[in-house]
Amino acid sequence: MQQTLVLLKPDAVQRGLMGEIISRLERRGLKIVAMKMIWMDEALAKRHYAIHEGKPFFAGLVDFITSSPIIAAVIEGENAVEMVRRTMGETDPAIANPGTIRADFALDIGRNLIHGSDSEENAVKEIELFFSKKEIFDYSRDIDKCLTGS
Ligand code: IDP
Ligand code: MG
Repeated sequence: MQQTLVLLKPDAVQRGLMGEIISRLERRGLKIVAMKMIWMDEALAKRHYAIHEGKPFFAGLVDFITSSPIIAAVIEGENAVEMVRRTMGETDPAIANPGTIRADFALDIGRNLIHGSDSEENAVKEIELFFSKKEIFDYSRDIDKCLTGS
């Protein structure tokens, strides 16, 4: 089953939107298999966002993501990477579709509340950065039968 990394960024924590965002993921039926509050340090931020090194927003992004505790979570399910990305909405809240987390709660590309891995390959790497194997739980839920009918 596919897994993906979700981060609730400092703006989600500071604005009191953690519950709202987690609730949206949960209500959709997505399954949370790991979750914790952490305070990212500069080294972890730079590794997590390494792909953006050299871009004009990189330093600001690292400053921002290390400015407050965040929530890190692993979501598991069929097509979890895309399901989470579509629930989040486009990177820039200004063009995200209404009904997505970023469109409904954010205004600015640099303060867009949530991170979700953009591919299965990156999800595997990102999950390893944030979670040990024993922090990720293998469990079943009764509601999974209702969500897919199988
Ligand atoms: P994503 O979060 O939707 O995957 P990425 O392109 O991977 O978007 O960018 C990572 C994060 O960097 C974004 O979520 C956003 O917070 C920030 N970012 C991306 N592009 C810009 C920009 O042009 N200005 C400021 N911040 C940006
Ligand atoms: Mg990205």
